[in-house]
Amino acid sequence: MNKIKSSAITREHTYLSRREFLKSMSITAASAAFLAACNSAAADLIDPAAIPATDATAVSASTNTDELGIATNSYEDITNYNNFYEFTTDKERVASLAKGYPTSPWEVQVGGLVSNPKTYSIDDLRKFEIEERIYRMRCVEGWSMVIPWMGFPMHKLLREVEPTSKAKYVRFVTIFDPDGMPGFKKYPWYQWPYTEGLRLDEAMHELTILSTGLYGKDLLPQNGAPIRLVVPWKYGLKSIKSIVKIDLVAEMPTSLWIAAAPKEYGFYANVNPTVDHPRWSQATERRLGEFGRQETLMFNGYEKEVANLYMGMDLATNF
Ligand SMILES: Nc1nc2c(c(=O)[nH]1)N[C@H]1C(S)=C(S)[C@@H](COP(=O)(O)O)O[C@H]1N2
Ligand SMILES: [Mo]
Repeated sequence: MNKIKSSAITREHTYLSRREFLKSMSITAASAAFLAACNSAAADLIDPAAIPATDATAVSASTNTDELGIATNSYEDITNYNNFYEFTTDKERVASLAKGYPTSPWEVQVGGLVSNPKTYSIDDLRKFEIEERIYRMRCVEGWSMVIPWMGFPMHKLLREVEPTSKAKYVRFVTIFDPDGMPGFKKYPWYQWPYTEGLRLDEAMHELTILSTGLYGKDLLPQNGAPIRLVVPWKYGLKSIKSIVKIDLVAEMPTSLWIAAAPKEYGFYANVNPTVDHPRWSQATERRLGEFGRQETLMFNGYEKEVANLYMGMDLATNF
């Protein structure tokens, strides 16, 4: 299918066309599986590389709710309330401190237990077909957002590097930049750089994406530009930002959070309303922009899609 070239028609027209196209496909986002089936069609029409990051009129998503009918948060909310400790622990100040942070050129080294290690430039990453995924994001602190991400399923990248039979886990590392990001020196007690991990089957799951944008625009630095992980059924802390290194490994990786507070954070960090954080309940959450609290859903509402990954595991201790 041909891409609609932004040079050929006006921007507004591009978005209307895309929206109408999606409508005609009657994408109601009924289920993740349905979304996945439609994604290749939608992806062809979306060319984030053609959208200048400074163009505010480019903010666009195919629908304004997730598959449960929950409204997406505004672009303003998503880009101005962030957790990114490399800049600051103050969620409302990340955006201003990260403004202008250079994210190009950028390289992501993918290696470890793979047959075909590869270093990806931004241009290499742009070759993956970009899809829209509207996901709920639930922070371990008890707040949440609904975000229209742009990105591609991580299994596409993993297939290219060909994990060997010894590979059991994936370890992700964020950029280490003590001179460029004030949080490194301000909070020296954290075990920098920020690292996270997934089991290989979690990383291969269709819902696990590497995101390069949101609302049809390239990611801004505060959201983890130029590339970050999004694992929607786990607490937000697993969705590591501004990735420079991905290694396939044999042993369960540790993380900045496990190192900082091993009694509070574990490897799995699956959203689970029945397992409280040692210092607060996880039964409810406050969605940004709303008053009052909503019930937190098992696996953040993706139970049907992911529960089979954890069969036989004791979910009460699986934090
Ligand atoms: N490198 C890095 N990645 C990170 C974090 C961080 O501090 N540093 N915070 C995590 C947490 S706790 C959350 S809730 C999400 C927030 O993502 P957002 O700011 O894009 O909403 O990013 C996660 N990824
Ligand atoms: Mo978080």
